[in-house]
Amino acid sequence: IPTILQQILEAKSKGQKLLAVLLDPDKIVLENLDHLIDKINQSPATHIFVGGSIVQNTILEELISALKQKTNLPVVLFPGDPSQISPQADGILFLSLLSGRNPDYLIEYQVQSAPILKKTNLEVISTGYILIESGNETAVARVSKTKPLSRENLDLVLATALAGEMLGNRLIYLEAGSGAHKPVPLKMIETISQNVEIPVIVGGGIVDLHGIQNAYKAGADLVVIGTAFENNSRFFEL
Ligand code: 1GP
Repeated sequence: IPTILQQILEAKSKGQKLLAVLLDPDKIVLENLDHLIDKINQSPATHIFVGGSIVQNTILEELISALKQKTNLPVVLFPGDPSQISPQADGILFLSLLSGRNPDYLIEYQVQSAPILKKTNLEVISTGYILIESGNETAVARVSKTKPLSRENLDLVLATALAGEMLGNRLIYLEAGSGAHKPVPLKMIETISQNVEIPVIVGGGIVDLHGIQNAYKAGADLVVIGTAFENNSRFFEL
């Protein structure tokens, strides 16, 4: 079976675009879960990301166990901190918050997580995580106590993405933050995807088909949809 990363690389090499639905365990009502999973199974989503800035672990385990039973999509942890590791998932985006200068999110949490991950079969996918200013304060910025990079400073975002690639990250995630008023600028997606070899994930504030298509056209390999699906489980039908 190809790994999650191999599948992403293969899709990129064929020009196939990927779509992740992000489930934040804190915002999921377990009674609605079967309905949500049906909608995900009927949707074009290729991946399920699970995580949030702050999450209660009890719900996390129940959520992932239900997802594993009722979908065939890869379940990938997208954790806000080391408490959000579940051995039941398929993989984990092992994030470094490269846009920030908070050592907890650059190395401390990774050091805490590594021995836990070593005991699981999770596929660990090192991911350079770059937070871009979005017109509003998002939970990632608040919880991580870091400042997003300016939407205007393309050079700095590019330098950050290049550094992430040179450090050995396998993916770059351009993040406007959940519920961003403004998604990552298209010009920025274009510049980054043209200048790094590794796949580029884009998320935050993308709320319609047009936004998804524009991100793909600009060079995003995988688009993440969280809030829009949370607010409307028929999002993918529309
Ligand atoms: C957040 O990129 C994801 O980490 C998705 O954001 O909730 O705005 O879709 P939204």
